[in-house]
Formats: sequence, C-alpha cells, structure tokens
Amino acid sequence: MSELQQTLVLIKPDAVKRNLIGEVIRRCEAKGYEVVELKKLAASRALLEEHYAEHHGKVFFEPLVEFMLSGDVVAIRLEGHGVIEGFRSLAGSTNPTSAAPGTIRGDLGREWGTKVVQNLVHGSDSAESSSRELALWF
Ligand code: DAT
Ligand code: MG
Repeated sequence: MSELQQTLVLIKPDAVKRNLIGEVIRRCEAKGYEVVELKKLAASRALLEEHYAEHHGKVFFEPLVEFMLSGDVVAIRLEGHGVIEGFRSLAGSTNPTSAAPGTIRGDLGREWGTKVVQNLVHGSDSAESSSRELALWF
C-alpha cells in the first residue's frame, strides 16, 4: 500500500494561457487529492534551470526553459496516498500526441511543432524528485 506523500504539480504556461488552471485542479480534486499549497508565479531562469537540472545538455533544454519563462505557472503542493505515481498517471505520458485519452495530456494537449513538447503539466517522478522540487518551489 502506498504511503501518504506530497508531490509537486506545475501547471505550465500553455495551460495557464488556455485557462486550464481550474480543469487541472478539478481533476486532482476529483481523484481525491488535496491541494495543500498553491501559488501562481513567473518563475526565474535560475529556478527553472535548477528544477530541470537532469535535462541540462539535452537539445530541448534551452527551449524548455524558454517555454517555462513564456508566462506564469501555477505551483501546487498536492497530497495523498500514492500521489506521486497517481498524479503521473492523471497527467499521462510525456508526448501529448500519444498520451492516453482520459489523461490531462491526452485529453487537452497536442503537439504544436515547437522545439520542446508543450504538455500542460509537470509532476514529480519519484519521492526523491518530489522532496527536491517542493523545496525549490515552496
Ligand atoms: P515529463 O514531463 O513527462 O516528466 P521529462 O522530465 O522527460 O518528461 O521532460 C521534461 C519536459 O521536457 C517534458 O515535459 C517535455 C519536454 N521534453 C521531454 N523530452 C523531449 C523531447 N525528446 N523533445 C522535446 N521536448 C521534450
Ligand atoms: Mg520529468
């Protein structure tokens, strides 16, 4: 059985611009997870480079940081048993073209021909990532 956990959810600039903040939160709450803390902000380059440190050196790293700088993001501390895996499941796979229908990325996302995939949300991928990322954003 899964332990009580917290994860970092980011609603990315594409979702904020499309007025999908409520839709993403609705799906989290409908699943039963609790929004413990939430803020809307313009992230700094330093924060984003630290957040995405694992992708440093990849071809999409700079486009990814630029995309995340292109508008406000919403950061959420989301809590529940198994929430780290559970939110990743709600979000769907990275590429929105192949993300399963029923997921946030599968239902609401698509490819736009950009250098970085724009896929509406971020969710921490492990307990180590969630601790590290929550400390960065909150
Ligand atoms: P995820 O967000 O599903 O955890 P990730 O951590 O591997 O995916 O990558 C971070 C973001 O970078 C991802 O949400 C979209 C973008 N991205 C990942 N792989 C990519 C690729 N091969 N080409 C373009 N953008 C990519
Ligand atoms: Mg990731």
